[in-house]
Amino acid sequence: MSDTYTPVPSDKLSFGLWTIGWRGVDVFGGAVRDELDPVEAVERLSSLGAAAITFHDDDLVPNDATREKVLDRFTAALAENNVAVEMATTNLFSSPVFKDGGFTSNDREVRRYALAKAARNIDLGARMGAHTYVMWGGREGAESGAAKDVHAALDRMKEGIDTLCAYVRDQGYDIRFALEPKPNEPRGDILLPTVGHALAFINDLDDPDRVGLNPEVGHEEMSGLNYAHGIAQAMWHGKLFHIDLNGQNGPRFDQDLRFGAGNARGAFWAVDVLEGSAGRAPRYDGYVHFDYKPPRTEDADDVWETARANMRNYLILREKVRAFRGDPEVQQAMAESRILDLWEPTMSPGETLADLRSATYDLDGLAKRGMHFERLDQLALEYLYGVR
Ligand SMILES: [Mn+2]
Repeated sequence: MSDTYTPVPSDKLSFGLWTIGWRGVDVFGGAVRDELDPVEAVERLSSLGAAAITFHDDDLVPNDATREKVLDRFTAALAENNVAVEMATTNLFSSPVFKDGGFTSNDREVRRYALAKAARNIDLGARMGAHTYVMWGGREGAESGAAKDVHAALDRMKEGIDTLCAYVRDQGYDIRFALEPKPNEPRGDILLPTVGHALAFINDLDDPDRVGLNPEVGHEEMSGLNYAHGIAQAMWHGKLFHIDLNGQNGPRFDQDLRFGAGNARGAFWAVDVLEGSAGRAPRYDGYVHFDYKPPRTEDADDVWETARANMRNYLILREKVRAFRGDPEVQQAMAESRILDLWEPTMSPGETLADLRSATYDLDGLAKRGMHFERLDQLALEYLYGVR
């Protein structure tokens, strides 16, 4: 099946090795699929049109004597299939030692090991050509109020990230860090739970320019937040270093559905933001990374259907968003809704607050003036629903 929704490498689509490789282990049941060979992952993704792959250290390399052999085989597959490694990340959540987190475990010895493990995999990420290093602190949190001194935990989080920033700088690696917020799961409450918390935290780091965000659709929607608004604000701060696209149905457990499933309307507006919305805001030009889980109901072949579907849904929505924004009727409706007027500064050059205070306002006239947003939004929905 090759059509206009079949990706090409210049679309810069990317998958985590742990997504297509997820064996379906969850809280209530064990594996339903066999282990996926990382070389097969590279070959299959390449044949589907993806440009890149990403990994946690533990997804790819066993911590034993076979490490270099595994890496040689993987590196050869990347070259043969023209697949890049655009991002890498550390697993600081699966091992039992990380039961209370990595960088913020109350156990100092665990914190020291976590930093060492991260540094080792940053070396590997740099060697594989990754320019983004994601930090998802899945176990950095608590189940109870008594368990964690949040002030101290944030000090240790800052110490960890500052230390790794300095390391990357000293090594001369072309790597930036991207923090991935999540409100809960696996911990009851996770530190840096939303885009907003993480943006504020970055300001207090030693090297804030090297640290940005990797917001995930599902993680924001678990908090009832608007993902499109979250990534738009991250872009406004110059902090959208990476994205994790997937699907979610509102506040509940982390569903990791394929992108475009779950909240389809939210997906439309997320792609609209990535594409620069009404035309004045910047476009996102990084990799479009999918972080989803093929449901446990799916067999080994179905997994590749879900991988393909993530990419198709992104390309379908991108086409719809571009058609919506390019439609003269939409542009007329945008003008009537004064969408681009919001770019105009509220005060003219040379004006002061005194000028605004001495001006007269036709409040009755202003109160009667409608914004016409429903008509504009209906045009968007009609694109989404496929009737325009
Ligand atoms: Mn998730």
